[in-house]
Formats: sequence, C-alpha cells, structure tokens
Amino acid sequence: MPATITTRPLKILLVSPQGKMDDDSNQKPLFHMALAVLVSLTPPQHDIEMVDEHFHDSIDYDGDYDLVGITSRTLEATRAYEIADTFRAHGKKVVLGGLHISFNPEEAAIHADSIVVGEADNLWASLIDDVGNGALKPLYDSKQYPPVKEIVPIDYARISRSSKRGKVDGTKSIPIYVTRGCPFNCSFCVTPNFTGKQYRAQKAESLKSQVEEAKKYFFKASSSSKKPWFMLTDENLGINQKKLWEALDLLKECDITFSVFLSINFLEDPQTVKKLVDAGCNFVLAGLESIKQSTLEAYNKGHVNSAEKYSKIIEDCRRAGLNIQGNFLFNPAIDTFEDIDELVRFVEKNHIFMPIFQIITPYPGTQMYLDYKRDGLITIEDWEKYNALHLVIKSERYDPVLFQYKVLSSYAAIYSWRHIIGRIWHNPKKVINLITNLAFRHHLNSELNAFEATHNVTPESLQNVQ
Ligand code: B12
Ligand code: SF4
Repeated sequence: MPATITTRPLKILLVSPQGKMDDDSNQKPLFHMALAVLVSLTPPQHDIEMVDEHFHDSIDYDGDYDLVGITSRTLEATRAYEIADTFRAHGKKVVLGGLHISFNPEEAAIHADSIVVGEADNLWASLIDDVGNGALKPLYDSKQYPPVKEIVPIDYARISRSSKRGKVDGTKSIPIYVTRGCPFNCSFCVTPNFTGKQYRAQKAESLKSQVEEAKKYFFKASSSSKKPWFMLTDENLGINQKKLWEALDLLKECDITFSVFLSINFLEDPQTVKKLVDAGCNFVLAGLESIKQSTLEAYNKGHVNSAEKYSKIIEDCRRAGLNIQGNFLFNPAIDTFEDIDELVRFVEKNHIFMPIFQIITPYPGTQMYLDYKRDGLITIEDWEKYNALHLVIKSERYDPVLFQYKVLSSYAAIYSWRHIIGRIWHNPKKVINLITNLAFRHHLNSELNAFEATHNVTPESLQNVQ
C-alpha cells in the first residue's frame, strides 16, 4: 500500500529506456515491472507519468517534472545515462535505479542527482518525501532499510492512468508476478546477488484481484484472441510447489492465458504440468542452457537441470498440451562449433518451441562477472553490446567475429522453414507457434544480413573452422 501523505504533490516521470541494440521483440510486456512497482508504492497525492521507449514513447525534456526516475538493465544503461544527462541539462532532478545501477553505483552517480541501490520497495516513499522537502540524498541503499519481505500488489488502475498503454488483445502480454527470488546460484544469473536470498510469494487472494483489475484496465478481446495473455515475470515460479499449485488453482479461475519462467526439472512432475495446462499456461520459458551436463556443472546449474532428462520432459509436456521454450547459452571456452551443430540437431529433433540462442555474457552482478573481471577476461565493457549476441569476453579458441557469426547463423538456421514446419506440426497451440516463428525468422534474418554486411563474412568463412 502507498505510504502516508507527508509532502506537497509532486509531478514524477518514470522512464524505461531502450538500448540501441535491444530488439523490438514481440515478447516484451506492456510495461516494465520495476516502474509498475514504483507507481504502486507512490503516495496518492503525486502525479505520475510513465514513458516506455520499447514502445517508442517520446520523452518531453521540458516537462514540469519535480523528479525523473529511470530504470535500467545493463543493455539499457548507456541510453539511461543519455536521458539522465539531457534531463539534468534541462534542470531536472534525476534518480537512477535498477539492476545495472545497483551493481555500478559509481559509474551511474556521474549521471544522476541520486542513485538507488537494490530493491526500492522499502525506500521509495522516503525518497519522494526527501524530494518534496528539497533534501534528496545522493544515495539510497536498500541495505539501510528493512529487507523486502512482501510483494507489493500492482496497482493496475493507477498504471493505466499513468502510462501511455491502452487496452490490448491477447497477442500482447500484461506483466504480473507471484513470487520474487530464486535460491539457486547459477553463475551467469544476477538473481543470486539481488533478490535470490529474499524469496517471497504473493498472497493468494491479492493475486486474483490483481488479475481481475489488470483485465479491466488492459484487456480488450478481439475476434482472433479472446483471452488476455499475462507474462508472469517471476524469476523461477517453481521454487515452492505449494505456492505454485495455489497460484495455478487461482489462475485457473481467471480465464486467462499466461507464460512463465520455471526450471525444467520442476516439470518432471505430471501434476504440476497438468495444473499449468489447466490454468491456461501457453508456454514455459526454461533456461536449458546446454545439453551437456558438464557445461551445466561449469555454470553451477548442474543441480537445477539434468540434461539427460530434457527430451523426455519436453515430450511429456508436449503430450500434456504445454510448450517448452528453451534458452541456450554458448561459450567459446566450452562450446566448439561441433557442439553448436549438435545443439541445432537437438533443437530440431525435439521441436523446441521458440528457441533462444545467447552468447554467454557476464552481466555485472553475476558471479561470472566477478570471476571474469578478476581474471582479466572481459574484453568489452560497452554496455550497448550486452544483448547476448556479442562476445564480450576473451576467446582463446575462436576469432570473436567468427564465433558470433557461427552462433547467429545457427540461430537463424533453427528458424528455417523446415524447422518451423516441424515445430508447428508437433507442438500444441499452433497459432502461437506460427506467429512467434515468423517474427523470430524475420528478425534473425535481418540481423544475419546486417552482420554479414558489416563484418564482410559469408557461410564460407566458417568452413574449415573446427
Ligand atoms: C521478466 C524478465 C524479462 C522479460 C521482460 C523484460 C522487461 N522488459 O520487463 C523478457 C523475457 C522480455 C526479458 C528479456 C530480457 N532479459 Co530479462 N528478466 C526478467 C526477470 C525474470 C524479471 C524482471 C522483472 O520484471 N523484475 C521485477 C522488477 C520489479 O524488479 P527490478 O527490475 O529489479 O526492479 C526493482 C529494483 O531493481 C529497483 N528499481 C528498478 N528500476 C528502478 C528505477 C528507479 C528510479 C528506482 C528508484 C528503483 C528501481 O526497484 C524495483 C522494485 O524493487 C529478470 C530476473 C531478475 N532478477 O530481475 C531477468 C533479467 C532482468 N533479464 C536479463 C536479461 C539479460 C534479459 C535480456 C537481455 C535477454 C536477451 N538477450 O534477450 C532481454 C532484455 C530485454 C529488456 N530490454 O529488458 C538479466 C539482466 C541482467 C542485467 N544486468 O541487465 C536478468 C536479471 C536475468 C539474469 N540473467 O540475471 N526479461
Ligand atoms: S535457476 Fe534461474 S533464476 Fe535461479 S539462479 Fe539459476 S538462472 Fe537464476
């Protein structure tokens, strides 16, 4: 609930910046959950405006804002700084927060009047009070405030008044979350050093009323899409089976479709899979990362995923009516070109739904970043390039351009017509399969063409590279 009224009404702008290399994915949620949380926590007398560059909203640098708050992930950090600098040149007070800023406060401090480190849930109301009283501090560190133990209910009514997003049909996702945190320690993931230790879950009754509110303000059925699509932005919804089942039983009553992030091993349980399908789950995004257990071990994910079980779990889910979206990581120190080819064959054989290929990227805040930084293995710290399609670490075995080219061309290859037809034929929910495959195919082919032109490479360049 918003804190009590203590200051004069302020006009606050909240911005979600878009990095130059952040693609215009159709998987993006209708608004950024960080901003949604801030809106939901803001005392009621303040006027809030939300701007999202992922939807090409324009920014009014001359607006009469008392405070401009900007969120950022690493990929968006450079753009966030650009926006912050421009607002400050126009005499506005700027606060920067979010994942990237939390792990790079000194870098960010140059661009802002104030920096928020960590989750803002328990400090945002004090920060606003300080702005109202002309006493904004340069740093708000969540460690100096009580730990975040609860999930703030998202105020969809207020978000709809503040944001430029109107009602959408079920082809665009409305974000919501049930839990935060994940107790695992995968070395490439930010969660263990951010929300990981503070696992918490939404109160069941509150979840249902939020879904109903979200539908009221953001959903309009169309002839081809009759149910709203919610993106559950939990880091890993499967951690607590009791909470998961409770949430799924409630969602079943809401008549929606949704997608969710979940570790694949949780799907070994047929009851969980059945509950997901019955509740309206369209697809689960699972970080499969690699089909080699030794690679999973190297990322400290060996106890979360069991590679030898992937095919059976995916097939069982498919039979039950559930698509599994697989995310895969490629690392030049571990994966040879032959390993990449083998993975392409695995993706084809298992008809993985909407597969995602990523080059391993040590995001600030991860254990991997700390290790690579210590060992001098990071070659690029231009944050614009942290979109997981650039190689930003040293590679002994492969020329960096050729490694990127191999991953990108393999990525495009898994969206060839042959793969797409196989996927649509075998997977449940044909329409989503068709729409997503066409969107990925189009996007990846233009990325590949641009890469070939920029780097002057052709498929022949990869021949004879082992
Ligand atoms: C849902 C999700 C997605 C969704 C939706 C993304 C979106 N645009 O909203 C999808 C699937 C599209 C996605 C895509 C990607 N994602 Co993602 N995603 C997540 C996930 C699981 C949850 C994010 C979320 O909604 N959290 C809930 C909000 C409330 O939390 P929050 O942002 O941390 O906000 C709190 C604080 O940070 C702070 N705060 C944040 N902003 C601000 C601003 C101000 C002014 C203040 C005061 C405070 C403040 O207060 C908030 C409330 O406490 C996270 C995991 C994680 N640990 O965060 C990964 C995560 C954010 N994703 C990640 C990555 C790498 C990506 C991709 C680059 C992957 C790719 N190659 O395509 C893309 C980038 C797209 C993009 N521009 O966001 C990384 C980011 C690492 C980093 N340092 O940047 C994460 C952390 C996962 C990981 N590997 O560790 N993602
Ligand atoms: S299981 Fe997923 S969310 Fe949890 S630490 Fe590993 S990658 Fe991060």
